[in-house]
Amino acid sequence: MREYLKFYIDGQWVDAAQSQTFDVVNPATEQVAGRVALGSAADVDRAVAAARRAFPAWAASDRQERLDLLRRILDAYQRRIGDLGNALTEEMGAPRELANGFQVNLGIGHLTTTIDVLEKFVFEEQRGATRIVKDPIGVCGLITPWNWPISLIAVKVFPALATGCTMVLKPSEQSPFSGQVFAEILDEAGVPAGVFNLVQGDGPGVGRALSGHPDVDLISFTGSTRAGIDIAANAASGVKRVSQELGGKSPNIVLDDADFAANVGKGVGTMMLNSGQTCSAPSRMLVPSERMEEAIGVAREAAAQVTVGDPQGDSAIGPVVSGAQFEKVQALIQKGIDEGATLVAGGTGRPDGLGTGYFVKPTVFADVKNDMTIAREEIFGPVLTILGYDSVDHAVEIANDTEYGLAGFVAGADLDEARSVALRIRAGSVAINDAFDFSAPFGGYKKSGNGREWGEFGFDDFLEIKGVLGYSPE
Ligand code: TXE
Repeated sequence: MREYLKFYIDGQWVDAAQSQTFDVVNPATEQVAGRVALGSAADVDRAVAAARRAFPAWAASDRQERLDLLRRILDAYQRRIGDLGNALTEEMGAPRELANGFQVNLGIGHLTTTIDVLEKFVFEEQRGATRIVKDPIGVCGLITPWNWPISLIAVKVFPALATGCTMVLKPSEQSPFSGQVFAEILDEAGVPAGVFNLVQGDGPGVGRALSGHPDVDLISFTGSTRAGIDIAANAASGVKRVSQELGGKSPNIVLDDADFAANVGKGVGTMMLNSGQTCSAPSRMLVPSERMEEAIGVAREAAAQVTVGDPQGDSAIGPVVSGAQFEKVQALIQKGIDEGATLVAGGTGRPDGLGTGYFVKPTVFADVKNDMTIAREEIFGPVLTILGYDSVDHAVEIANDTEYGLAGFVAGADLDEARSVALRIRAGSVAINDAFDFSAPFGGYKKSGNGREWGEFGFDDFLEIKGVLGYSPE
C-alpha cells in the first residue's frame, strides 16, 4: 500500500494544506493500492509562488546549465526505471513489459530528444537591424492524464525546463504514483528549488486552481475535450496561453496495394496497445469495400492473439483504467451492436476467467458506417472499427469526416500514392507505413487541440517571441 502525503514545492517535500486524502484503485485487482494527499487552491498558491520566485534565475540560466540538469535527470531516471514501471502497473494495471518497456522508454525518448534539440536550439537571431529573441513564457501549469502517465509528463516537463520556464505539475488523480516517482527523480537530479513543483489532486480542486491562477502564464494540458474546454474558458480571463492535446478518432487507411494481411494485423495490434487508451490510436481502419471479408478474417485472428489479463503475467494488455472507463467502453460496444455494425471479435462483458478487474475483450467491429457512434466517439478502450471505402478519394473523405484531427496512418506499397493520401489527411501527424519519429510534431487539428509537442516543436509553446528593433543599426 503506497502512501504519498507530501507535495514537492520549492525544493522541499511539504505537507498538503489540508489533511484530506484520496484513494487510488489498482484497476487489475479493484483493490485500493495507495493513498495520496488531496491538493487544494492553497497548495497551488504556494507552488505557483515558488515557481514565480524561481523564474528570473532559471530564465537567465544558460544552455549548459540546462543541459547539465537534463543529463542528471536522465541518469536519475535510468536508475529509477524499475520504480516507475511498478508505479505504472499499480495505478493503471499496465502489463510489466508495457510499463517497464514502452511506457518508461517513451519518457527517455522525450528526454534525449529534448537534450538534442536544446544543444542546437536558436534562442536569438539577427534579422537585419532587428534581434529576434525567444524568451521563456514564465510559470507553467502542466495538467496531465492517466493513459500514458510518464510519457505525457515527460513531453511537457522536459521542454519547459529546456526553455527556462518554471512549473507546477498536476498529474491525473488516477495515476498519481508515477508522478510522485517522477518528482523524486527531479529532486535526486538536483532541480533548483522552485523550478519544478508537484501538487496532486483532482480537476475541480487543483486543475481549476491552476487554470484560473492569475500568476500562471501558460497551461499545457493533455486530456479530454470536455476538460480542455473548461480549462480554456477558465484561463481566458487571465489571457493565458493554453496548449491542449485532446482526443482523437484517427483513421488508418490501408491502400489496395498494401501488404494487406500484415497491415490489417498490425492495425489491430496498435489499436489494442495500452488497452486502446491512446489518444492517437488508429481507431478507424479503412479498407477497400470489396476486401472487407478478407480484412475481417485477418482482424479476427489478430484480435484472438491479443491476450488480456494479469499485468504481472505476460498478457499483452491489462484492464482499462477505472470502473467508470469500463462502463463507458461497455456502453459503446453495446451501441455498436445496436447500430448494426458486424461484431467480428470480442463484445460486451469481461473476458472468460476474469471476474475481477476492469478487463475488456479486444473487440473489432466491421462494416462500420462513419455516422455510427462507434466511428465518431473516442472510445478509449480496445475497440477497433473497420470501415469500407470505394475509392482513394472516398477514403480521404471518410478519414477527414470527424471532429478530431490528431493523427492518421496510411499503409501502401506505392509511396507516391501513400504520400499524396497522407498530405490530404487533416491531422497534426500522419504516419506512412508505421514510421515513428520523436522529433516530428505531435498535436491536433480541429477539436483535437492546439499547439504542438515533441521535438523542437514542443519548445514553441513555452516561448514568447520578442523583436528588439534597432538592436544592431547599420
Ligand atoms: O480525463 P480528464 P478523464 C479522453 C478519453 C477518456 C475521456 C475521459 O476519451 O475516456 O477523456 O477521461 C484534469 N480543470 N481522454 O475524464 O478529466 C484531471 O484531473 C482542470 C483523452 O479521465 O480530461 C486530469 O489530470 N483540470 C486523453 C486531466 O485533467 C481538469 C487522455 C485529464 O482528465 C479538469 C485522457 C478541469 N475542469 C482522457 N477536469 C488524451 N488526449 O490522451 C479534469 N482535469
